Amino acid sequence: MSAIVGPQACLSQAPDLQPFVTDYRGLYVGQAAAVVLPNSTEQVSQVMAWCHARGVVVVPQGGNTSLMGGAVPEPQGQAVVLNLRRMNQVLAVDTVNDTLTLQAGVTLNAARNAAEDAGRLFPLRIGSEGSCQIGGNISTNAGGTAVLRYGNMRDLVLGVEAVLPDGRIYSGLRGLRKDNTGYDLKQLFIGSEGTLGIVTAAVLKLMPQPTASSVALAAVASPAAAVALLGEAKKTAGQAVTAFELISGPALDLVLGYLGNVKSPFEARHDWMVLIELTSGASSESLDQTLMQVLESGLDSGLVLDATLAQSGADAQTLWRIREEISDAQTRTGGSIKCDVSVPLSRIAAFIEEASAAVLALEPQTRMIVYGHMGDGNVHFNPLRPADRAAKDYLTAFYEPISRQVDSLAHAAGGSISAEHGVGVAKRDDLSHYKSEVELALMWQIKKALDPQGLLNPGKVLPAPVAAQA
Ligand code: 2HG
Ligand code: ZN
Repeated sequence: MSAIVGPQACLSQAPDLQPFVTDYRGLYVGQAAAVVLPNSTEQVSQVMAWCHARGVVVVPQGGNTSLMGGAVPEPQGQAVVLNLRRMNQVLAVDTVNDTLTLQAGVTLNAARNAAEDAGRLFPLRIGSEGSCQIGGNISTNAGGTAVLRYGNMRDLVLGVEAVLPDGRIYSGLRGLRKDNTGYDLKQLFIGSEGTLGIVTAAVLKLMPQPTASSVALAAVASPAAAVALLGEAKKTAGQAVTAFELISGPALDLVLGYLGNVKSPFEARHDWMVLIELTSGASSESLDQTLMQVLESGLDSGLVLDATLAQSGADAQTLWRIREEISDAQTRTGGSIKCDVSVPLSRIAAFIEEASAAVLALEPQTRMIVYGHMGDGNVHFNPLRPADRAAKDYLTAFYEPISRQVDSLAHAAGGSISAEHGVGVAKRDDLSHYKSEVELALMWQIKKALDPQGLLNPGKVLPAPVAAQA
């Protein structure tokens, strides 16, 4: 292997392997024989061909920021972790076609900066943008806080280059908005979490840069009031509504406990809040007025209980910081049961009520960390251990029953048990309860067509086949 990538880019000593086999929350720890860091698509192809010829398992890895254990090897085995971080070149910026072509190891931050340098926006926005990589964003079809306006990663990808499990290269680096020449093969590599091929490069869509943004935090009467307010915001501000994020009272309490220097945005404590961001090519003043109009009509109708409009970029940043810290605050606290569900917007308020009641019936002291991308019908419904209960204790008692209840309620409401975080290992076996036989059989047929030996990221996404499908 070191003959392909060079000795410096082939690690095999246990201490060197450690960061690559441990996931970012330290919950999934795997085993690997080596970590390779190729610097070109050709090297990835050669590594894959080498492993294919010898029956060696390969686990592709980007920034290793997954929450689902999808980017680290299984606990036992002799896998090779193939990390793409050295493939970090922006290959082309085309401001006529509005496209950005880059290697998979470019971080999301660097991609956004490259777009900005060209006077454009690459709109994907997620908390881990400093470390996560475009290849990982594609492989997991990342979502985040601007999906409401711009869509998921899948909506932002025009072309993909990927290396197949046998080393062949699928070259689809086309920057076309129209191409109806049969199956759209790139979609196989988007959201399949590195189980069908390794994304090595991509062509992404660029958007016009907004010139103004307006941000507010509104305390709302209930999740139903939040949904109604979103309707009002869309009616008044249309396309400008870029983010609409729900934050529960316990989520704000938790974050403020960690962010010592940030004061609560409201004097009173509220059970529910929404962070609203409008962006557009208009002036900041007129955008602020539009947002004020939404908030004032909400106050008049009783949907909004209180609101604070950011008066400066720094104010806006503080509000966003509160929102973005929720995930890490849970990691630091420990004992969080992560359910990343989506349901149609028309049913999300009822879902939150029913699921909260079900959780509190099991353990009334649970802290209801419920937040996220309300505008997409996607909530991070993350019950957290009571303050005086040990994480291990709480998870042992409640991880299974709570996740099952929450996922079942989301499924019954026509929803998904993994809206944006993917499946990885964490939700793999649950898929057998929520996907139909036909869906599971098709998933396995596709897997077997591309990776008949099962060498690429095994143990991820696909639940073990039942006898009839095996
Ligand atoms: C977010 O929206 C991320 O902050 C992480 O998707 C969510 O930690 C989580 O559950
Ligand atoms: Zn999220």
